Amino acid sequence: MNTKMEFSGRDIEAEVTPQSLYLNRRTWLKTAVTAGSVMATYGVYRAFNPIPKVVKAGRRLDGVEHAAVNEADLVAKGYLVEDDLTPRQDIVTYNNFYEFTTNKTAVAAMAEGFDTTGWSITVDGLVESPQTLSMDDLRQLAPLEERIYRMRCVEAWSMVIPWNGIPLAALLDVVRPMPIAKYVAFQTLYDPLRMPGQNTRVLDWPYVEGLRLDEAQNPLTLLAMGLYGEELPPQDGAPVRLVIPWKYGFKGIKSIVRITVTAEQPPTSWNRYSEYEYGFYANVNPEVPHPRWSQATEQRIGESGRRRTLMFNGYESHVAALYDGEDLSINF
Ligand SMILES: Nc1nc2c(c(=O)[nH]1)N[C@H]1C(S)=C(S)[C@@H](COP(=O)(O)O)O[C@H]1N2
Ligand SMILES: [Mo]
Repeated sequence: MNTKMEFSGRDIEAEVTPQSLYLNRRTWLKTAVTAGSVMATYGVYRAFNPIPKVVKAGRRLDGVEHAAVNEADLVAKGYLVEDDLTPRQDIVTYNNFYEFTTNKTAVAAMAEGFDTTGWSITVDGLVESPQTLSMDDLRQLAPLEERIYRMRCVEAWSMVIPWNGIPLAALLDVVRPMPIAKYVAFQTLYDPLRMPGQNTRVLDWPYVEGLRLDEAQNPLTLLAMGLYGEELPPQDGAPVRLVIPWKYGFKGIKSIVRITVTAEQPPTSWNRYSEYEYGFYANVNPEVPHPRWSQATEQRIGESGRRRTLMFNGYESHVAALYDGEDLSINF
């Protein structure tokens, strides 16, 4: 991103957690299946990973879907990556959320106490049924699912995160995009009193993002309201953020207050910041280097070596058809 936020090996070094603290993915699955609930899994996880003072546990989410613990089915759909989970402690203490600070390891403290009471999302634009939904309304739209996705930041670090949320498609179904609709635009809250980083000009505020309508309707595209079975902590985008696992992390806009269906491609914050560095599509592609660094490999947080980055972040079989016949190096 900007020079301050460029990937730095030293930052990551400081974040490395001893391997012994990690809950092995296989153990996790066995526990999940044996106990039949994410709750039990979480208890085991927590025992291995004490939470530092600054990062309080959130409220447990009720009603996370457990029924479909058919692992093969989830893997086949792309809903479950079999890599080891990134420990919750790393996910909630290493963040990009410029509305609070550009210092990744200070976001959690800066965002602590961010008040999301009475939150709502307004959905408008080219839809038959525009509406404003409370968090309760959102929760009524579809059962909360667990999705274990790879997350690949454009800065070349990555994680594996167990999100809880609903498909964005469930929301779009309710508002019914008009036939002329082609894109979906997203907006983060603008409130410099609650988001002190908005008093700086590091980005134009509010943070905005966008997807093509078919991308937004893809079953992998998630409106996340939780992680590790708890409400999203502020630093990860409380109370509701987007997760698009085949795209670079900056597409995953946090703390969303407005979703607008449009006919024209909407502006996006990082593209406005530097159009040659951050395209609208931002599909993870190891063959298209960022102008200032390679995207061929990544640092999985908590691992020592680097991994090869996968085309579409490993979701190629699920999403490549969305881009048939398009030149992904030009239309990046
Ligand atoms: N509103 C908003 N959304 C945002 C950002 C941001 O600064 N502001 N950062 C993005 C970037 S660059 C990344 S990598 C992810 C990080 O999500 P995480 O902190 O939950 O891992 O959030 C994305 N969403
Ligand atoms: Mo990012």
